[in-house]
Formats: sequence, C-alpha cells, structure tokens
Amino acid sequence: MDTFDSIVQCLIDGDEKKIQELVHAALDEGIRVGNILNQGLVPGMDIVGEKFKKEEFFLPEVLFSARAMHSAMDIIEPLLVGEGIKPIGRVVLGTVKGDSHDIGKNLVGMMLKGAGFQVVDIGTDVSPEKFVEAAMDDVQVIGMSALLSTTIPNMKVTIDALEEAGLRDKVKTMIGGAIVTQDFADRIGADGYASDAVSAVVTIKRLVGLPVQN
Ligand code: B1M
Repeated sequence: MDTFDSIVQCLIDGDEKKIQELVHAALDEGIRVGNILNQGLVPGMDIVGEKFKKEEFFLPEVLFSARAMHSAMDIIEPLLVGEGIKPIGRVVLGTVKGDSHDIGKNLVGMMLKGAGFQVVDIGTDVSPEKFVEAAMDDVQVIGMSALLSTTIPNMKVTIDALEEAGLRDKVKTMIGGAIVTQDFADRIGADGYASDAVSAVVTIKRLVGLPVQN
C-alpha cells in the first residue's frame, strides 16, 4: 500500500493517531502538502461519504473519520499558511444556519490564508444575523458553506439579509459546499461560487479585483 492509500485507509478507519504519524512520515519523505491533501485526505473523505450513503457506515464511523481528518489538518494547516505576510484581503467564512459540516469550510480557510488573506472564521450553524454583523466589519467577502439540501436555502436567506442591511454593495458573497452548484449560485444572486478550495481562492481573488495567475 503506498502512502496515499494508507492515508485513505486511515481516514476510513477513523484512526486519529495513526493518520498523524502517516502525514508526518509523508512530509518527511518530501511529499508536498497539496498532494497529501488532494491524493490522500480529500479522496478518503469522499469514500467515507460513499459508505455513509450506502449505509455501510453510520454516524459514529463518520464522526471518527471527521476527527481523523481534523487531526491531519492540524498538521498541514501551518504548512499551507504563509507566515508574516501582509493580508491581501479579509474574508469571513461560516457554515450556514442548521449545518454543522465544517471540514470543507476549514480547507477553504486554510487555502485562503495560504494565499495571503486574513480569514475570520465565524464557525458553523451561523445565523443570517451573525453573517450580517460580521459583514459590518472591514471585510470584502462573506463566504458561506453548506452541505445539506435542507440548509442551502439559508444561503439565500443570508444574501437577502445582507441586502436588507444595505451591505450588498459593500461586500461580495461567495458560496460552496458539496451540493452547491454554479446554477444555484446564479439563482440566489451569489457573486461567486467554487467547487473546491483551490478554485475558491481564484474566485475570491477575482471578486476582490486581485490578479489571478493562469
Ligand atoms: Co454529514 N451529510 N450529516 N456529517 N456528511 C453529508 C453532507 C451527506 C452528503 C452524506 C450522504 O448522505 N451521503 C448528507 C447530506 C445529504 C443532503 O442533504 N444532500 C449528510 C447528512 C444527511 C448528515 C446528517 C443530517 C446525518 C444525520 O444526522 N442523520 C447530519 C447533519 C448534521 C448537521 O449539519 N446539522 C450530518 C452529520 C455529519 C457529521 C457530524 C457526522 C460529519 C461532519 C463533521 C464535520 O464537518 N465536522 C459529517 C460528514 C463528515 C459528512 C460527509 C461524509 C463528508 C463531508 C466532508 O467533510 N467532505 C458527507 C458526504 C460527502 O460530502 N461526500 C456528509 C470533505 C470536504 C473536504 O468536502 O465539505 O464538500 P466539502 O468541501 C469541499 C467543497 O465542497 C468546497 O471546497 C471543499 C474542499 O474542496 N467548499 C467550498 C466547501 N465549502 C465551500 C465554501 C466556499 C467555496 C468552496 O466558499 C465560501
């Protein structure tokens, strides 16, 4: 089994301690942190999701896997995030009301920090009012994440609340999450959408008028 397969298996097993050993070992071998993420951790969580869908896994197993993912992310976050760089912009990130999924949001946050943005993470189950409050501060983008079909409507509710508070001209809105699509973003009037954490950085740079490398 190669390093990436072992990381995938470890996520499936939800082994918090072993995954940390594997990630450290991969880094010692000189494997790039982006590859650990994209060839090990993200595919591992995809398999966990498939198993949950097929009822091969139930919530406790998924929770163990999510914990293992978080413990791996604790190691890679400082490596993705540049130190001592003046922020190129300020972004608020939160998972919308009713939704506690935060792994994707945290990955987006890490990538944004790595690209030089200051990220204000306001957590999960965030009400439209709390997003509005955060938007009143000096921020350029409000980023919303959601993974449930029952919670994605709260993205629209939040955009409407920003509109009502007179903040739509001041801040851009950006949405993402497994079931969110560009079509949905267009329908609810979000300014940006990204399907993954890497393209989230590109989209947010575009939204705030920063140059984007091709
Ligand atoms: Co949940 N869950 N879950 N769950 N869970 C899903 C989402 C589900 C698809 C599983 C399934 O049925 N196959 C399903 C939703 C079905 C639907 O509504 N369409 C589901 C369900 C039903 C539920 C519960 C309702 C289960 C229950 O209680 N009966 C419950 C809801 C709790 C709640 O939120 N109120 C629940 C609970 C949980 C756990 C707590 C056990 C755990 C979450 C732990 C945590 O996040 N701290 C969990 C998990 C882990 C999952 C799966 C397995 C994995 C999600 C994940 O972390 N993926 C998931 C199945 C799946 O998605 N395959 C599932 C990895 C992550 C890197 O991807 O979040 O998509 P993702 O983020 C990506 C992109 O989407 C994008 O970039 C990220 C990186 O590339 N992105 C953005 C995300 N946010 C963005 C924001 C942006 C831009 C891009 O701009 C701002």
